[in-house]
Amino acid sequence: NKKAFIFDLDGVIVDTAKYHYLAWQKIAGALGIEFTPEHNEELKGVSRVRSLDIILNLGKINATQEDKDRWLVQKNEDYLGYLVHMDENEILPGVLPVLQYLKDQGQAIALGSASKNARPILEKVNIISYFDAIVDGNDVTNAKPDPEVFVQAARLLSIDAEKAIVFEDSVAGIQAANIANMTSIGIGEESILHEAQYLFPDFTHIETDFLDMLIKR
Ligand code: B16
Ligand code: MG
Repeated sequence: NKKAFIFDLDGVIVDTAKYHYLAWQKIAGALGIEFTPEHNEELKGVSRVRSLDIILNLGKINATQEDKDRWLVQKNEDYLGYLVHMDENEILPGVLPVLQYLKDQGQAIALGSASKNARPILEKVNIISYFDAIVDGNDVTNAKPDPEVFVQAARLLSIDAEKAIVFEDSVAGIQAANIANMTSIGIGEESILHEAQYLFPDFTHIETDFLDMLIKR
């Protein structure tokens, strides 16, 4: 009874949202755009290119493609600077025990992330070996809520969508899992993730009984 357990990265395994925020804030600040933590919520699970468009929209700024390309490079360089010091201490609470339990039960594990920096981050926090498949922002053409990233992950694991379970912290990601007919598990707040089939504030609340239920059904 093998299931595919697909994990989002940012906001599920690690809290890189705070680094994305700092890097975007620099760009926004230089352009005189006010960019608050509430605005940052809207960028979760959203691609880098789309994120910049959302920020420019906030400031009602029309930019040339050349400018946009330069800001995208700047943002990523700045973001990578914050990642330099990342190590396993940045894995969010409860994630490692869940990964280990699923591994021990012989379940298939995949990453399904919008980030083009997913692999180096998994290496930095030293958990890349848990993953049987990795699908990230370099592999897909359609961003969440399009289910492409999760569909590809399940396909790489040779497991049907109905037998796939997705852990997500973003609205777009939960919608993508639901569209793909996968089991959606929200990690975060009910007020934001009410479309999720199951919801937990974080991984410390996910018990092995719950994982067994998912595996057996
Ligand atoms: P990058 P996830 C997403 O990762 C982030 O939530 C989102 O804020 C970010 O813009 C996107 O990755 C692209 O990241 O600039 O590193 O390619 O949550 O899908 O793991
Ligand atoms: Mg996320």
